[in-house]
Amino acid sequence: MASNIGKYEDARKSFDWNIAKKELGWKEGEPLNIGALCSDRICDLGDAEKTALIWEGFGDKHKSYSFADLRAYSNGFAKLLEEQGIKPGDRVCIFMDKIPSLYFSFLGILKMGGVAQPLFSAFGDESLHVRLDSAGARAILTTKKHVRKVRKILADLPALEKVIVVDGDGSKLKDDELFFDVEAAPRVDSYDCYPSTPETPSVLHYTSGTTGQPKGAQHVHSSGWGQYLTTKWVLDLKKDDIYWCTAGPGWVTGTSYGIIGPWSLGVTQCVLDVGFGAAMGYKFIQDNKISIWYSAPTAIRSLMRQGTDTVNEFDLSTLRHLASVGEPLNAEAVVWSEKAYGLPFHDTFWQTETGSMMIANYPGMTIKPGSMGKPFPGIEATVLDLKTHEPLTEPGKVGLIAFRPGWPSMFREYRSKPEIYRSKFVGEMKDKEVSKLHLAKDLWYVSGDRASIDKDGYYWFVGRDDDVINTGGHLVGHFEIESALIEHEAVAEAAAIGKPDAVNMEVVKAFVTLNPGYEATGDLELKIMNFIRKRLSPLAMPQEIEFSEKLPKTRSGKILRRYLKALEWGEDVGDLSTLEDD
Ligand code: 6R9
Repeated sequence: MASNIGKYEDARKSFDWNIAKKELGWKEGEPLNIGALCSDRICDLGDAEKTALIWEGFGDKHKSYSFADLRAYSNGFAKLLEEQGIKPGDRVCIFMDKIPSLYFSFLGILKMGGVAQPLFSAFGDESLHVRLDSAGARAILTTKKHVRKVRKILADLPALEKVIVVDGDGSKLKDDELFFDVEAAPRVDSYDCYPSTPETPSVLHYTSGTTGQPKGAQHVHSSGWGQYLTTKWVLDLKKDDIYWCTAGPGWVTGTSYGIIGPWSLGVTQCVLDVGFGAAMGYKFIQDNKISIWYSAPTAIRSLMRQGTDTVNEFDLSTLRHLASVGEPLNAEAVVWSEKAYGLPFHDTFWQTETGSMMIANYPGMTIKPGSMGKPFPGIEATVLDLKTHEPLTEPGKVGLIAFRPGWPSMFREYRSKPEIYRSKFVGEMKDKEVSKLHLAKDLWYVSGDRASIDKDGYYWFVGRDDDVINTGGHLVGHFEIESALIEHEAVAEAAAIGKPDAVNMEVVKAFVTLNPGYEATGDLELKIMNFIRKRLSPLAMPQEIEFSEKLPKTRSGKILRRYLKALEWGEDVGDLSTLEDD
């Protein structure tokens, strides 16, 4: 079967983003709405009765929905929000597990012109508060299981006017909370979508940085073009495929490739809303005849640990293409998957900010295990010298991964942080308006990751250029962990780093100094752990707290996390000229 992309070099040579616009039937001056693209358009093309979503949840619950259902239920949410006074441009947060209403409401928010802000349901009230506050969200859609976290922080969120609970029977809600079960409400088969343009804000995703609070990367409706074409060419989705993206929409992978990409192509996708284990995952593939699987290295490494015996207990013969994202995919994992499934995992590299895949291994292209592959056709990529920021021409030299602005799914701002947004670009910045940087063809957008390019043009990941911890594919800033630790009365100072871990690549380790009068005991460690558990998401929880007499600092007083990290990883501690004297 020929792949959608055909020959990579040819696709690159003749590339034009108009391919996506044309295939999606969009003409200059017409509205563009991702909500309509993923449901109404597919129905109009004659696939109203085709299955859009196959869903499995706890308690062996199974449900399936057609594209007509997807249209009606997303319309239901759009209409509700409109009736509740939510206006185009308002941020609406989605805070729930991977239940069907998450997917319906995501498209519904976009249909009425709102900005969808999906957040991990695992977030504690502190993580939730920071992101809702920054987004200035006017409404939150949640479930009876998670609404208590919203209740705790509501008083501190003046912009948040509507709390809507989308499951259960509406009992035990507070007076000012609204109950809305879209499947029980009257079906809304048609709805006039907000006439958004390619530049209308669509999705707001929060991503962690090294300093300050998480940043809100704002996307626009034209991202759909990038997500459509990369899904088609990199994941190779075709009409009859059954697709599974393991990521939840709290992470950009779960929206770009767990909602927009597959549904803009009219492809059936599966969602497994229970924990992840080898046998469970394989059974899910077998039962649903999944053909394309987009996963992450942490999951793949844990599958590797369970071995090929488990693989052989299931019929996985429907699988035909596998891909991975989020962290470096080690060569062993690629080789192992070829042995276990007869198919290699294809690594893909991108970020919340890029909105769609930037560097990837394509169907039909020779994979060099351990490499991230080559830039997507239409993406101009390079590695820049660490100091001069000039593109490196010598193969194998390590530099900063950078992209020429101008691809459709690029983020348009960090919400309320124009200076941080500006700092992501290098080149002649003088006289450039911040609102035009995403179009500036003489600048580079710098990803914050290091890589080298070999003589054949393949990219090899080296590491991040900052202190962000990548634990199991989730980026965690040290700041949020340290802030939570310091709130404990016993803690004087704290530093969080990533330490090596066989499955998650990194796990969080915290170093802590204590206030006078406190003793470094196991009991205190436990107390501090329990204290921060309420404030942090499980993803950001340290696995270990080490008590120290003092923390290494630069002369200017900055904690040298790099030093702690090098010791932990058994690496050279590097230049310590800025280390504070004893
Ligand atoms: C989609 C997503 C982005 C950061 C990125 C890099 C790391 C992603 C990778 C990879 C090595 C890959 N990353 N893909 N590192 N190889 N194939 O993950 O978005 O959560 O914003 O993370 O993840 O460090 O800069 P996001």
